[in-house]
Amino acid sequence: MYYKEAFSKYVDNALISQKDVKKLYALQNEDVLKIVNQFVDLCKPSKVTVISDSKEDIEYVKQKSVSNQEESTLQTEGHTIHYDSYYDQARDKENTKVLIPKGAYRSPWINTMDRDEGLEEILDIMDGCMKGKECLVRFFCLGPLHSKFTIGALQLTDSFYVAHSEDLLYRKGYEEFRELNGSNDFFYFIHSAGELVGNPPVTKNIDKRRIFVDLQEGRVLTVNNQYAGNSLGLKKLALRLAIHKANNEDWLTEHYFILGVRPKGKNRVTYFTGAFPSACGKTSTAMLPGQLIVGDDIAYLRSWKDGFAHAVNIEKGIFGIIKDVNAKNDPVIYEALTSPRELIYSNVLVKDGKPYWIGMGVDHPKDGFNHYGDWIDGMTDKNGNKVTHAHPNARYTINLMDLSNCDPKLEDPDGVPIHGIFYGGRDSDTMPPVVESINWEHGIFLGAIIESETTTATLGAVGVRKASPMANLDFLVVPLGKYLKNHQKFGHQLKHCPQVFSTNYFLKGKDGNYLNGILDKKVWVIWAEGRTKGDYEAINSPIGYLPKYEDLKNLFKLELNQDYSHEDYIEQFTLRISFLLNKLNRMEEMYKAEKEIPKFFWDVLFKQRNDLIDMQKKFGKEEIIPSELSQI
Ligand code: SPV
Ligand code: MN
Repeated sequence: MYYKEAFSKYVDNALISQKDVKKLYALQNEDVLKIVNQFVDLCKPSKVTVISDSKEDIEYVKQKSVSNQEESTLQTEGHTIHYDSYYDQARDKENTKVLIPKGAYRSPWINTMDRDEGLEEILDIMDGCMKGKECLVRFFCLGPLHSKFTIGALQLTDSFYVAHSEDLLYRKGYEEFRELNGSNDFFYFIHSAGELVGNPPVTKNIDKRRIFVDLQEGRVLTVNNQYAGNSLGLKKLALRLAIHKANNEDWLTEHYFILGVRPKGKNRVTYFTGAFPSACGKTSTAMLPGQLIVGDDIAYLRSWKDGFAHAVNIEKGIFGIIKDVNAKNDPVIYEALTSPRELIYSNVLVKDGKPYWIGMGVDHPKDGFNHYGDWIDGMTDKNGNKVTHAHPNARYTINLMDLSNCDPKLEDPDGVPIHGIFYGGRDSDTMPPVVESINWEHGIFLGAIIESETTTATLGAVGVRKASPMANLDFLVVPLGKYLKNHQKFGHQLKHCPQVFSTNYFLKGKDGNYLNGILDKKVWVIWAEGRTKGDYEAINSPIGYLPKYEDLKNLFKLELNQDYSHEDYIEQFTLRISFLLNKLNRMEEMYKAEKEIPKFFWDVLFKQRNDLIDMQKKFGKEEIIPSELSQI
């Protein structure tokens, strides 16, 4: 084979064992050999280890992530803690760039860079970045085994934490790579944490952190980082490559959870997907008590023979925000986090082998070890900012199957049929708690206009609205117009198009208080499920269908054992016309900046605006209550 010489030289130099070379050759894939050869030569590790699907190989990764101190064991069996650099605690948007060939269109919403310049820069940074370290060669699957949905992923990394996380989060893929029969139809990811410093070892050269997405080659090169959103190939890096692939084919890659809804008293499970920007209730919707979870972050959707869109979770684990997970609000996750199993905590406080995080519902010690190092309550960092006992973006990494509400359909190669889609925003004054789309195009519009108000959990001013179409703006690698058109085309392939719902769990009343309780979302979700089955009638309004009071009242009683007053209903579902018009104006401004936004988007926007203005004139007021809507 073409690369034989290179690999026998590696063996002669004791860089790789003969056994591991055999594992590579057994794949009979020239492209795999070419990539390994290219990046071993560039990154210059002192050892290369090929990990197959065998128990021993996977155990080796787990053991070594502890023995090399990237993780430390905690008191509870199977639990470990990993720390990222204090300056590497979230996705680095500024240094995540999509490489675009010269002359190609650059969307205003995408952080792009000239491809040649980008490659030159990152290949230079990566030159020798694995010196003195061991490079792991891994094979994974994005999606269930033996499935039409699934894409293979080759990962090279010098971080055992990254490789260990991927074992928890993704399906093994060495055997699937064999079945590729030499095809180059897979994504690949080259990661290096770069030079490390301290104990635990963290990335030193954060100023040289780069995450470059090379669509042309179906690869992402990422260096000088450890935080999973930056480092793990298969998470947000593969999401970007898959969005590109799906948008040039005939399917969807989305930032969706997948949820099986089980209404009380009805012996059925109806599957929904949903996209919510950060801090808009995504996990709490995916983990609603009494329902089934298939996935919490990323889904692939294809049109299926039964006429429905089917979805798979490309992951098999959760990399979840741990802040505010407590026994009262999240009993299922809390139980999983506090009992023996394989689990990685990141960036929480540890004292005497026990983890503590923000909003845990348990008093935390006044000192210990955390993402800053040795920590004492009240201490400040170099910039004078208070160091909290755990980072607000601290996480846990866990197998989904370890949750008692996990749906075994997770591993179904055919995925699950999708009957509805939720798009959830966060605004205090505009959208009602739940609205159903009138048709598929209107549903896409509901996804395209999601906005979320910043909270105290993020840096910067509070209450600033940020738009994030389909909660996917951070990951878009194709122009917004193309993305929306692909959604439209996708729906037209289906005999049974999903019904689309927008939710807003954060509406406030005139007194500034939230109008809904934390668990009310269960009623909106169950109502939406009933709508997909024709169980309820709805009120037609210029912004979409709204629920009827009687149906919600019954559902509040049945699902939450609560009374739901007519006054509450009116306050929550009154259309606030000037706020809705302002939202449409903001959307017009935003979408005007992008070329080739499909006509249907503008048709929906202008019709909605005209209908709202007509209504304003007809009633001579700004607020229209649901009973007035039935008269239109
Ligand atoms: C998100 O931020 O949407 C996440 C976590 O799911 S990250 O891996 O950082 O993307
Ligand atoms: Mn996410």
